[in-house]
Amino acid sequence: MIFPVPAKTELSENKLEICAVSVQGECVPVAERVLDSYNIASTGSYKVTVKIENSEKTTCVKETDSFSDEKYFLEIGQSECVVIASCEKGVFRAINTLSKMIVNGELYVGSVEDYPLFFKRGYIEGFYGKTWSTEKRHSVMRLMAKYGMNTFYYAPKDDIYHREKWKDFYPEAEYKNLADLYKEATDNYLSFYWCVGPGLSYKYTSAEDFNALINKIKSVYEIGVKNFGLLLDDIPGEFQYDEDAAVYDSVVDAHVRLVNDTYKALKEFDSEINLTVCPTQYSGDEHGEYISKFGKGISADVSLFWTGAEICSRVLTVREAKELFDATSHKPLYWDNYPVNDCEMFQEMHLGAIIGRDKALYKECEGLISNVMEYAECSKIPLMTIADYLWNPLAYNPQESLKNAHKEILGDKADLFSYFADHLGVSCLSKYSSAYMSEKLSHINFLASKGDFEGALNEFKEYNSKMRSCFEMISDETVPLFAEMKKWVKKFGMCCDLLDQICKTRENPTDENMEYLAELTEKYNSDAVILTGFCLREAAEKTLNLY
Ligand code: LTM
Repeated sequence: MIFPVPAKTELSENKLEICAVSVQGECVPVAERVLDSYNIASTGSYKVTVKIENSEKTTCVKETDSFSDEKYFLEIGQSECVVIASCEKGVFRAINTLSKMIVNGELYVGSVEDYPLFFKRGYIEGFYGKTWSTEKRHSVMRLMAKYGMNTFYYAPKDDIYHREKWKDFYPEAEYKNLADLYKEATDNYLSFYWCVGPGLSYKYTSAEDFNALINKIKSVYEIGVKNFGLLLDDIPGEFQYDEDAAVYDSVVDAHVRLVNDTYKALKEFDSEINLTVCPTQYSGDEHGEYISKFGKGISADVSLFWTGAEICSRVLTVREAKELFDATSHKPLYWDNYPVNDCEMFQEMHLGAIIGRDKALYKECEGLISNVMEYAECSKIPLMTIADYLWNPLAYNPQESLKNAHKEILGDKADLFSYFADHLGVSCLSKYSSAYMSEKLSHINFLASKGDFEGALNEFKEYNSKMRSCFEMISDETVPLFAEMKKWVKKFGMCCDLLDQICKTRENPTDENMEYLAELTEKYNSDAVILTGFCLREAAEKTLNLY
């Protein structure tokens, strides 16, 4: 199966065994660069002919009643594949799909017609905590582009030049990093949005502050950036200066003026500039006084971030999106606070697939931008599922998508890794995790309850030995993904010890074993890191109560 799942495929059973191709026609360098990233040589006899055709057929997406420059066609023949798209970006998407078919051994004679359903699909570095390194930023960008995302927002709360020192220009080294990041985004067909959050100290009546804001944005514009974000989240909801209170009736009036003045100044400067804003009320009641006045007051062309009914929303629904539009005259651009795990969520690790977002949401919103965790390698896993959902929500299957993400990131370690990942599903999306462990333990209990103690113990030991092997694998801190998960790995080790001891105690219920089990249970429960909770505690307690 190819991820994201293409919109329409008609493939025969005639499988092609190909490991090298030769590209001809248009956009050859783009196609060869993509093929190279999959280690597919461009020196083979199988021809890939790229054609650029800008027509209704190559751009129109009926489901969204709009045009897309990311649509493409693959006509896969016995000795040649013809790729048709309207521009380079479409070719980039097409060759990614073709490459996945080749490396997965899933290239069949037939045809593919593909296009995305959500318009803006991306992620925001918008969390509180240690900012990502340049290297990690580039690596996540490349992966997300490979999976069809098209947008990146730069807004790390702990980049001081984004918030606290919003007036100050970036020092040389940071400026260069930003320029490199912009280039990486552009090379990967991601729209790059640089965001500024001046609200901690901004004086709404100060011409000096306004000029400082425009000059700061212009300093980033010099890099080539034309997309900006003005973020007014997590700032005082009341005026900080008497002069502001004297001029404006309310904070929202000041915010509307700030947004419109900024947008006007930027558009006068360069009409191609785009602006996204995050209001101070960015979740909850769509008809709230602030958000309806804000939305109705700002220019219709400015994109509006919205996190849903909650800051970290369990569900995002078509109904709520429509209500936001009614109240604000803006389709929401979702700032989806998943997988972010900052602030009070810091003991959770969010590795599960995205769920709870309506399949038809793409019709009622401008897009969805996922806020990531400070752990870049870990973020890749849920982000890949988000990319799959956003490209083709109608075909999205969370389990399949997650399985593919594990495979992409962990290769042949994926199966063993799933013993650990099983426990990292607690988040705003779900309060439950450890589905596989629960199933195992209840089956073991079932065997024991019908008198098959030997069978129960054997299954238990087998499961524990897989868990232990997994623990040994993820204890290797030279693997960047595992190094980021240190505190969860440590707790997983406690989980393995506890399971072993439950097993030993069932086999040999001596006082000594019982005491040690109680001790390990206490140790496990008193560690605040969130790993599996309920079923493990229950299993330990059940064992202690058995005797
Ligand atoms: O969600 C928004 C708009 N702002 C902040 C984020 O920066 C933060 O990462 C998340 C999650 O804690 N919550 C916020 O309020």
